[in-house]
Amino acid sequence: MPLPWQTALPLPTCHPRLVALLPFLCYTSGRHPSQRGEDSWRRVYAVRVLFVLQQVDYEPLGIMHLSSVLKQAGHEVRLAVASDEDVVQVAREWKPGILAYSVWTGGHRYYLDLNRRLRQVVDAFSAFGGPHATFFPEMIYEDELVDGVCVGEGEYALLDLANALEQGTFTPTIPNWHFRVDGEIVQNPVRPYIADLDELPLPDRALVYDKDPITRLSKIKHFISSRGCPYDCTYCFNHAIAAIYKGKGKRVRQRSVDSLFAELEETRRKYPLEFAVFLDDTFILFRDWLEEFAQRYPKEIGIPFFCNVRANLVDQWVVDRLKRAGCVSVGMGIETGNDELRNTILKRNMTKEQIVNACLMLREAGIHVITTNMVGLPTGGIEDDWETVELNARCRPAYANAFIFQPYPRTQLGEMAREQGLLEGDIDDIGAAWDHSILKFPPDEKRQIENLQRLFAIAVEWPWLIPLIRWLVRWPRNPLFWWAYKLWKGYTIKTRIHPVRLSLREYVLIVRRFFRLT
Ligand code: B12
Ligand code: SF4
Repeated sequence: MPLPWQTALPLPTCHPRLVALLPFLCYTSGRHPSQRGEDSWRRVYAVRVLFVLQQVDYEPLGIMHLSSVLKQAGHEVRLAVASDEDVVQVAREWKPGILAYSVWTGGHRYYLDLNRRLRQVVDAFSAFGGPHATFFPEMIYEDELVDGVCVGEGEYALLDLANALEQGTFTPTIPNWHFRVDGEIVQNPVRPYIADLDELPLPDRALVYDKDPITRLSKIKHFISSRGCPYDCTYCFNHAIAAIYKGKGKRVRQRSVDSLFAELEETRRKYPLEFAVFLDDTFILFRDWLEEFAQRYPKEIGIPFFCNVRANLVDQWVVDRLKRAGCVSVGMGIETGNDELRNTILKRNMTKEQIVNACLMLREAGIHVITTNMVGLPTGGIEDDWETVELNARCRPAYANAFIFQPYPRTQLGEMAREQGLLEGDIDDIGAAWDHSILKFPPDEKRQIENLQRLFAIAVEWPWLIPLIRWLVRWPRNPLFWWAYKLWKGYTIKTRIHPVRLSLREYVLIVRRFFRLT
């Protein structure tokens, strides 16, 4: 479809840069600013931002944060969810000025295709953000319908873009953005980290809850009290984001207890809330903060919660604070049982003893531990993965979650795997499900690794089954193992990790969503 400026506008004979900017200058009105009246030059109409999601899996906190900042500045924001409605129809009728996508690696192809469909019916600016856009802004080179890619924190980046498009003052110099201008890509550096997270408005939960009754009515809701993590585990996105933000402020930012409690209270006032999941990468980093949290939480909030911890930070002092506050379950990365892989390849820098002691201390206090692990690691093999099963079995977790390693772009380990030729595919082969490996392993070993991922938690729960499971993983891949994985995971998460009472209807809805989730 020809765009307005390609048909209606007389081509100016001015500097090529201005010609390049023309598409953007016209986004809000379809006409060059000089063709508008004086008032409309100052304010044409508020840019409408349409976030488009494939499906709702819990609260997408990133989008909710972006929405509240945009709304505070007077922009109209709407969410369209492809699994529940005809998003093409929504875009056609609502006519957004910005199509906004939050993209993770593995989901990127879906959103690029969706954007192509939406751009057939609406002439809007296509903005991509989220982890994939941050670590692979090169996605802008791959598709001429990607107008801008946001690297890193998006609140002020998207606000600046929306303001500029609304006011007709757009220039492709907005920090954090990579723009396509006249066939060329303009890359802008990131702005400093948002130093004080308390300055942000509370996330716009209504954006999602008004659309998705399952998430709104769920008694379990998700929160985040900090951004960033000081560790440099090679497979994780944190060292990669720190490299992008080098010299741009403090890597880990923690909200005040007041700010977090205000969000919890507001959420509880408006929606059901009986269990809080804190998504922070590591909840126990700052002892002063934890002390204040543990003293006030039981009196002011008083609902059970889940959070993530790191084994080297867990001691009796921390366990006492978590217990006193009302923590019922924690997530803790073990990742691999092999010392060399864990400390040299993954840079976890922790011993087996630290891991086992942390788990047992938490267990003794009655706090359930869900461990996270990776099988199919670069330079590793199936026998290392069995060592991971054994280390987990010593820890006796409430559930042992295993994923198949995925070489995410810009992470040290992802790049190392790529450079050393260990990959069988490329970024496009990274799936959304963490259930298959794109590393080169002999076919028989790869099958065993993928089967072990499904049966991992069962082997950890009943270690006497290990000889049987060693035999089973040699079988062809089959849906039976997947069912065993999903059923055991669903049961333990419901009963041990997030133990809330559910009505029959809630049960049915949650089970349906759980089986949809990867
Ligand atoms: C909670 C969580 C989940 C939840 C919910 C995800 C969701 N839909 O929000 C669940 C469990 C469903 C999940 C699933 C997956 N997740 Co996840 N998840 C997280 C986690 C722990 C927190 C996300 C969060 O809320 N962050 C806080 C908000 C404020 O930050 P944010 O989302 O990044 O958004 C900011 C910026 O990215 C940017 N931004 C985001 N979107 C947009 C859009 C636009 C237009 C703009 C301008 C800016 C912008 O601005 C936001 C505000 O500053 C992160 C790790 C982390 N600490 O961030 C991993 C993380 C995002 N997940 C990751 C992955 C890989 C997955 C899965 C593919 C794994 C799997 N197979 O299960 C799936 C993907 C499926 C899906 N539908 O999302 C990776 C992504 C890596 C990558 N390169 O893409 C991360 C980074 C963890 C990691 N392994 O390193 N995940
Ligand atoms: S401790 Fe966890 S969140 Fe922090 S860098 Fe390592 S893997 Fe990432």
